[in-house]
Amino acid sequence: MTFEDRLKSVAVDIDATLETYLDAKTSQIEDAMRYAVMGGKKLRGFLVMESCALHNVPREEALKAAAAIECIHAYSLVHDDLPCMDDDDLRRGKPTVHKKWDDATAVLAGDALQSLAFEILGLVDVKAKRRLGAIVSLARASGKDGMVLGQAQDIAAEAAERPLTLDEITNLQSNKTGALILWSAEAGAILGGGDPAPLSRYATALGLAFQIADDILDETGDETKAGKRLHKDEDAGKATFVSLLGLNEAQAKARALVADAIDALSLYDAQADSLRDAANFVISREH
Ligand code: GRG
Repeated sequence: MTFEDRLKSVAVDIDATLETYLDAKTSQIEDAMRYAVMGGKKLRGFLVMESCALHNVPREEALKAAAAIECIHAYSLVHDDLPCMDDDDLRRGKPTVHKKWDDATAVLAGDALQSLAFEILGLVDVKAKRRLGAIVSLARASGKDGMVLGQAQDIAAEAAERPLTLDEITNLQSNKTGALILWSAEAGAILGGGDPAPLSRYATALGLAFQIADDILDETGDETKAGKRLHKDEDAGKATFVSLLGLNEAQAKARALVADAIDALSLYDAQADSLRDAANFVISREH
């Protein structure tokens, strides 16, 4: 089975878990939540599943943690697509939530996805201290010191008088996209009571490589395959890894980060091969 096939198969299981929490079909908000969270690559959920497997967290419980991180990720995309943020019409090849419904529905569906994430994580059946550790760390990763901070830094950068430096953009991205990727890779150690250090190093390198790959895709990708509007950063005159480093150096940096991510896994045997494959996937993906 190729890595992409394994990723798709785990995505089906994560979607099935999500469906159990979104099966009432009683409100427009719930329809919009289901629309937003189903589909996508489920890369963060995949990292949770692999990290949990390495730390002997039962699969049923791991699926809940994977569903939780995908709820947070989906909420961030729904809000990011709003006119007051990045203003996008297309996501995963479909109209964005505020285009299919309206702005209020998108705000509320995002809010409710965030709440649902913590509800599902609170139901993970592991030792209470570990469950609490996962809840607190996800709140931190997604909030004012993590993803929300990164989004605010991104918005501030648009109005700034000069483009960001490489250090500033690295810091912004480590918050905006890196924090959720880091949590995903650490989740198994948190829930299983293991040492998160090797996976933290893996995920820090992976998160940055993911973002550089996203910038490269924005510059060179195909909108039909990406399922979203491309060339936005360039059109907005925003600094990206590609604008700061040039395409070749950005590609070389992403490759070096992937090598570092894989090196961070040297402690683990073949059980971590899927994480090694995930690292290679983030810089070869077309969507
Ligand atoms: C609104 C609080 C708030 C935060 C938004 C992550 C984010 C912060 C905005 C997304 C902007 C963006 C497109 C960033 C590039 C990296 C990224 C997160 C891409 C989308 O993630 P994928 O490729 O998407 O994993 P799928 O569709 O596969 O889930």
